[in-house]
Amino acid sequence: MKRILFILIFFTTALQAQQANLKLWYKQPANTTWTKALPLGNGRLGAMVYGNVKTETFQLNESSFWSGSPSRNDNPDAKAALPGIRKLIFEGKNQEAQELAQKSIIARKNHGQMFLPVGNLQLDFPNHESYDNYKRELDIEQALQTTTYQANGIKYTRTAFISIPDQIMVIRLNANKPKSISFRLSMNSPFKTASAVQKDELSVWGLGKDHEGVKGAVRFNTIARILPNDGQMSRNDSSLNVENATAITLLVSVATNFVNYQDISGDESRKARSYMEKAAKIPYSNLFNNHICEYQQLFRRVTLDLGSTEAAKLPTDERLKAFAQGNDPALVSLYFQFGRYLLISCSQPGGQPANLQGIWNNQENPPWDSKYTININTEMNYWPAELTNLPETHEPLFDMVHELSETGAETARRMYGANGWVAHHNTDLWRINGAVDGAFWGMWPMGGAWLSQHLWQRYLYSGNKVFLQKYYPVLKGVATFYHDFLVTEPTHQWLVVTPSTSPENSPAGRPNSSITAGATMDNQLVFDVFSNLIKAAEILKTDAEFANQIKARLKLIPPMQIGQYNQLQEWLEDLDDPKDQHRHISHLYGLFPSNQISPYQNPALFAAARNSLIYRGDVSTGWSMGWKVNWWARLLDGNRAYKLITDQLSPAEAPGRKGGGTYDNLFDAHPPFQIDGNFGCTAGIAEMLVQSHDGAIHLLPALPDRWREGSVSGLRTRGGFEIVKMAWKDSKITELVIKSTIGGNCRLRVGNALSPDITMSNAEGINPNPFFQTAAIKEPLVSPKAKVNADFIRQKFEYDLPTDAEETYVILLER
Ligand code: FUC
Repeated sequence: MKRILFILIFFTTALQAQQANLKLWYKQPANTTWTKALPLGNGRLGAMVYGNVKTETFQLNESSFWSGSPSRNDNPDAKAALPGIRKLIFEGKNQEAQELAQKSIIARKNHGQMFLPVGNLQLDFPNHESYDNYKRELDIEQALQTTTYQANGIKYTRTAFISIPDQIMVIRLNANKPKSISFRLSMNSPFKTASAVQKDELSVWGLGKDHEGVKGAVRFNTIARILPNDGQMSRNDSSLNVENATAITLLVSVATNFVNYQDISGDESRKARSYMEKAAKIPYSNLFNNHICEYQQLFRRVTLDLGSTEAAKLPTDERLKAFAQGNDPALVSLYFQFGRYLLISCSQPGGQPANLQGIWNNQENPPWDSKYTININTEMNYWPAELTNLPETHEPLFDMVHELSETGAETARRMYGANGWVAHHNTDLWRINGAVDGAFWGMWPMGGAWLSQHLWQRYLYSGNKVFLQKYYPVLKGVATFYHDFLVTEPTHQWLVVTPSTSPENSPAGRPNSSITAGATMDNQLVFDVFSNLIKAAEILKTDAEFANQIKARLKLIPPMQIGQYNQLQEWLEDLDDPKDQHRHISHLYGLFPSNQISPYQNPALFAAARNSLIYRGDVSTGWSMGWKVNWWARLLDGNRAYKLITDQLSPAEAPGRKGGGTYDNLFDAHPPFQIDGNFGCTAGIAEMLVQSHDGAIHLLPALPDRWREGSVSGLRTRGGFEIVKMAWKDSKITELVIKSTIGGNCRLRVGNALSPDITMSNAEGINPNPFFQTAAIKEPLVSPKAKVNADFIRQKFEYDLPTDAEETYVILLER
């Protein structure tokens, strides 16, 4: 067995191949269009940089600046109404059930609070009306925004970054002639309550607004300071002026009084000041080094090279317009890495999870409040976290799930008389758990079921039992809720979630009522909740009795069903409409992100899921297309997944465009902007290259014809493996190096026979590695009208390699 410890050479060559491509750049400023501005962030502080020459704008966000204050929104009438609603559903009176749920379950007033902007910082440059040689860029390898241009014969350069270690935004202005920088600095905010100007500093204080009966009580303080320079500084009531400086460093600090979802007793001024005073003592070059070390330590773990063409030399907006012509594979790798850049920039340990817009919002009334929609969008944000080797970014989500388990215990008890904890389809900074928006959308008591999957997945990727132990009470709380909440439906005597919905969709013949019993997604979610609990209790050697109760209930969950159109049924009854093109395809949760539908374990379900996806069509909202990339990857169809990437990488603002796409700054368009589609597609690209949910590590499971040659490094799999390097030519793997972090059998599934350099055997039987063992799925029920087709290609080559923890294995090396 040939082993190596660390192969630096692989990292450097892959990086060199890629470096030139890791920039978004443009020949013109963003002007007034926010979705052309470029995002910076450190998880807490966010900025959109417009790159405008005469008046530059940095639109600022802080992740805890929201409307409202600590609040709840349970509807106490729910408990009394619940039996009546269930009865109506089982009598087929879904519309009446929905009306009753609307009155008694949906929150009375507070439908969740809003994520708010803190304001804008502006730099006005006199006499910079006319300029040439303009360029602005976002270098995602350095998390650095740069604008360059020439005005009055002088070359000006502005750079900006937001530092994770120093918690500050740093703006640097340079010119190629001494003493030629003059500008006015000002700040504004829609929520301003006070401001102050000192000799080198501007401060603004603000207060978040009241919303839906909840008093606004989050306060922020923004401080902008110009560091000592050789120019003349002056000030007036609202701005600072600098004349004839050679170079400028400007620091921006923002903080709020938010401590946690139940405590806003912090001191925003003290916090903002302390970040500022610490950073002001650090020389610019050290600030930059601190920033880049921490950022690259995360970003550089993964490289992706899908080839590059002449198209990669064009500005990003032009590449986007031309992408469908099919000659720019490097735009896919840029978009993939941009997704990782965004996740690092909007989700850091100790902070808030990425909301609907990450941390970037300029609107006082953002779409869907820019909060957390947990019936798909928030979960999608975190699909790339483990797979693309950014597990730290996942932590804010775990914290949120833990907090929801605290607030949701009261919701479960008050609204449903159940133990455990529950969340519906939205939450916010205050961790509300009530049902919102309207029964058609909000009557979905499954938010906790889905979110808690992330805890289990973290365990599968890391094998970390300390983590599992820490979050076991949260997993148990979810299982307890469904233990108490499930009821027996009258037709088959299955245990089902009632009332619920298949998110935001309604079956054929009931266009106005979504309320139902036992929607397929609910059954799949409960299956996962129960299966995870059983396994977790076993691993931690605890709760045997409770686990037995759960095992008994698991047996009574409905099986999946194949309906009259050979589709996977979305509802308990065969009510799917093959013409339905709804953006949510919730019953395919079982295919991705879950792993209940496998070509190996249950080919008939696999074929039915594929049919359902075909019926729904391709172009849809941004996040829906992002999900479809993952589904087609799981369906092992790389070309169709690539087609969806092409749909997603279409200019959102092209005339006549229906559905979502991508804005010039590569933000995903629902439309409007929602960050979920960025993250969904990023995960999907990785799923096309590596999967690990179905008994083995499947390499190149869905490689499209267009990516016949390429390489990737750093993707992680379940069972604690890392693909240190994988290269392929003519769609066949030519190099393969895998690191095992926790040991165990490494089963590889590949499309071509490998002649490994080390001893690997042909795989036999079930993978003995427990991280790859999947829960047994029930045989599907098949409609008499359905013709089951289970005809598709399966990979034939499987190998086993026993591994030790912290060892790296060179499996195949191109000679
Ligand atoms: C769900 C989706 C919408 C949108 C919103 C934020 O309600 O159905 O498409 O993404 O969340």
